Amino acid sequence: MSGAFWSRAGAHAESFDRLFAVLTGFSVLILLLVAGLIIGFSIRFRSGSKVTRHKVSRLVHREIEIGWIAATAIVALFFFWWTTSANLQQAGAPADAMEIHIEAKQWMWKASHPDGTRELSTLHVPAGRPVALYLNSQDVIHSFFVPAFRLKQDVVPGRTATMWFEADKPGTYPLLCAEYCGTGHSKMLGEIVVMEPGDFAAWLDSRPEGAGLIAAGRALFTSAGCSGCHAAGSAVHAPELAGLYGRQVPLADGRVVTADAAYIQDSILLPRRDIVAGYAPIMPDFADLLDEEEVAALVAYIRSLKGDTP
Ligand code: HEC
Ligand SMILES: [Cu+2]
Repeated sequence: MSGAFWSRAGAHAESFDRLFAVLTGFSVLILLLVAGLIIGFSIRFRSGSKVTRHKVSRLVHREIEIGWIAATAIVALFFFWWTTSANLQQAGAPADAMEIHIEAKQWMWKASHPDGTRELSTLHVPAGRPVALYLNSQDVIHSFFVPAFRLKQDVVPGRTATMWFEADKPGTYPLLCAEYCGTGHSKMLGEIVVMEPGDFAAWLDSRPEGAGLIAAGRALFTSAGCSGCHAAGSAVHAPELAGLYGRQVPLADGRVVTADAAYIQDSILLPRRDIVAGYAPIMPDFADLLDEEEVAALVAYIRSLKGDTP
């Protein structure tokens, strides 16, 4: 495995390292200040020394006290703002991001590319292009951890987790599972191979094309019976799914939710939980009928349906 754990790739890694260095430096400063005062006072006021002790309390003026409370509050708020905005930057993937689905299972990572290309425990991505990952687990909780990108995302069964990154330097970077997931946990290793866009396109061409997640989802949509209710001309009163992804959905109980990947997955597995306003709760529960991979295929297919093509 080439590429050291501490090697760095991507803009997020840079800002994370800067934040980490500043927080560490600041902690060391506070440590030195406190330790210095402890040592200084212990020497000055040691038993037997002839300093005047009754005046000590006057050392601390009101202004100084107000000053340090204000200063530390401002410093704390500054770090809060900095860490939060760094985290929020990670929250939503850019619209032009390349989408890759990851299935985690004991003890491997399975990746499927938009064109259906699949790979095991290795993920090839182009440099300089945002990549959005949609992660599912087939068994227990895993955690997708790429130290070089300074990114880690828990993958909980029954939920679709999302994360994104943009690698800037071609190279091979270790991929680890950072959640103890059974006896083979320490062997749940992989690699992220970042390639120049031209090399990546050539690599993709050289791979045998798989069935394709979206194509598999389209077939399932009919074979599992979804189209019976959701197809455009259906006699059943069910919502139109084209253009659903990313839309605000008003629910029967008054809440309004964003139709992200997790919402679509829940709509299939737990249809009773979020009922769309204006519809009867007649959708059957598919939790026992579909496995994780089939659900991932359906979610990918529904997400691919654009609003203008019903
Ligand atoms: C018996 C008819 C029926 C079948 C079969 C059915 N659905 Fe539904 N579905 C509905 C109805 C009615 C709603 C709206 C009420 C609700 O939210 O449960 C709905 C809601 C949804 C939603 C949320 C839509 C929105 O606008 O927020 C999704 C996603 C969905 N279904 C996907 C599927 C998939 C995938 C399948 C096949 C595995 C399927 N449905 C099978 C009737 C059905
Ligand atoms: Cu794991």
